[in-house]
Amino acid sequence: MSKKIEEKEGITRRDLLGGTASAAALAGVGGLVAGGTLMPKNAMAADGSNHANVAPGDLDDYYGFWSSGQAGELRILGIPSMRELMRVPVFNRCSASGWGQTNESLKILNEGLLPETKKFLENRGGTWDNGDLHHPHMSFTDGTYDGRYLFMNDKANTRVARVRCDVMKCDKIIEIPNASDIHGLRPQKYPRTGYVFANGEHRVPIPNDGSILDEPEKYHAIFTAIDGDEMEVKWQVMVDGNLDNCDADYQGLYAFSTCYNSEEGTNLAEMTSSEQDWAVVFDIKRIEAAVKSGDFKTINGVPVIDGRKGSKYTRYIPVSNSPHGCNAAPDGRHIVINGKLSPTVSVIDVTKLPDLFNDKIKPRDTIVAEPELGLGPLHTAFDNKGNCYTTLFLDSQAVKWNLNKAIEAYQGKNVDPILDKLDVHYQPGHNHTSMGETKEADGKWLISLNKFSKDRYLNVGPSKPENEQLIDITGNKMKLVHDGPTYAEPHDCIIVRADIVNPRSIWDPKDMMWDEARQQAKKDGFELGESKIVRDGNKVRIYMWSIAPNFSMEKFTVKQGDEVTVYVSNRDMIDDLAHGFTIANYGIAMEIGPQQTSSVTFTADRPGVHWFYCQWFCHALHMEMRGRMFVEPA
Ligand code: RUQ
Ligand code: CUA
Repeated sequence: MSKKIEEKEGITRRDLLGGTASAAALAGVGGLVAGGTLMPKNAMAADGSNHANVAPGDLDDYYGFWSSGQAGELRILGIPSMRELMRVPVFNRCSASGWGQTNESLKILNEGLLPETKKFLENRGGTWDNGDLHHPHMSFTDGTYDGRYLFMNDKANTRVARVRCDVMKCDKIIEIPNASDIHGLRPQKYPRTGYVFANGEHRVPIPNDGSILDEPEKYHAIFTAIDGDEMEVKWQVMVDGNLDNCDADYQGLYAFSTCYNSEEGTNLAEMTSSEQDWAVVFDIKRIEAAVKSGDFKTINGVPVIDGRKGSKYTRYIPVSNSPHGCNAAPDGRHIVINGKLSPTVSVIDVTKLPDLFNDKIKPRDTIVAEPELGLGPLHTAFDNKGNCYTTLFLDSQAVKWNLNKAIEAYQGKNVDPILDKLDVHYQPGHNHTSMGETKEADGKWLISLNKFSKDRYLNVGPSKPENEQLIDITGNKMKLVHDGPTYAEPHDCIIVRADIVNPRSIWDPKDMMWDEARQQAKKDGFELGESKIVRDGNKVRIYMWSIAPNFSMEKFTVKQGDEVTVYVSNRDMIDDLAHGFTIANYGIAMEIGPQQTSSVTFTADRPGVHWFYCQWFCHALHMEMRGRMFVEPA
């Protein structure tokens, strides 16, 4: 509804702040909409190669969705410019937006936690404020991105989160029971997401209540399938070894995980002692049938299927020591398992899996190529011409190789699958190609996410940024075109064509994100968005609105010890016109986007005069957008 109003009124913040840029901006937007699918205009250099130069005011061809590792947030970049466009708080505490403090964010952060975790957090501030976000991936329909959601893991506190792509805010977080430390995460590609698959990396006792301690043989690793629409765990599979990265096929039949530490050791020497680990294949149809027929144990409310060796629900394909990345090729047929401690990658042909599950062939018979690429292969990305791009951590290189040639070489033909190698700076972990994990891989761009920048930038002290490099892959040779420093840590990313992602410019005032505020206002006898003070015992509810440069209340009075909730509804309808609400010396700050309502609850235990002010620059009189909270001494 509000989007309509915005269209009708035709007013943008660029118009409001005055002029010169607006004509160019509208032309840019028009180009996007009229074309239906976006013309990659930045990829039209005269010599036919890509270039990364996006002029001021021009828009990028792709969205990059970036993890931030131990910083716990999701980041949005424009590709190919590599400009950072936005940070979306997810597992972290955000001072700017109030994520981790507003009632709306606390509900999302806390409602999906397990009861024992809620109890554990009672005396620790009530919520997690750290996370380790490795793998952001978009929801799929029919093998390609559909622009609905982004899903991501938290390795630190065993959670999976979802971000709504219409507003680019997190709307669901769940803690995964029975597992420990969610690492690999991938959405189902076909027919749609569907399931989100999540690997519990570390093996732990189930239940992990102290009854088993130093008996690692009694620990387990758990693979989880989450319903991405409901954000509920549907089923889990107990496996041998531990779980690292995962992916799904393009048929909706199988999921795959890499396993290092098949030895089930607890220290480095034990974990790397054997020559071979494996990739586990999960037969989704058989597992679903088992859930229906009851062939599982319910643990913490979840059906857990026994998928350890010998089970009919899984197969273990031996690959060389400590495989890491797990990547489905856009040909819909091949899965690349990256060797890490072995210089090889192993390629699984999914058409052989029915025979494997029916015991007609041996696990190794599903391997159709195993090229030796260099030292430390971690992750592989793909173009639209049958080529693969693998990061070599130890060699500090990207290697381009051809899948068909690798298959021919494995069959004994005298061909070299390696087409090109490019130095990157330094020690790459993940890489990613434009649309490369979908059937619409387009072979334009490759990103190498390097763990070390060393000498590439001005020295900023012992803590240095990591380095992400943009590589043009349209030609025969890879061409490095851009270095970009980044703070902890460019763990993983995806590159999504811009026409697939269509966020709103202002919130729908009826959004469910603040439904509790709406229901509370109704109970208090009015509509959310009005300006009222409600006292209810020692609870005080302050409802106010904001229109630049005013709050609807210039002052309000509460008593020392009152539990105060402040609801601010931003009634501005202009895009980009966010307000903030900060109470000085009370540790309170939140963002209120256009047409959004945000609320915060605190105890007014500090008497005196406390200014509240707007901390998001909104107007020439932004500094004057403020008021006073009086706290009467008890
Ligand atoms: S894993 S560097 Cu956490 Cu994504 Cu491979
Ligand atoms: Cu409202 Cu600044």
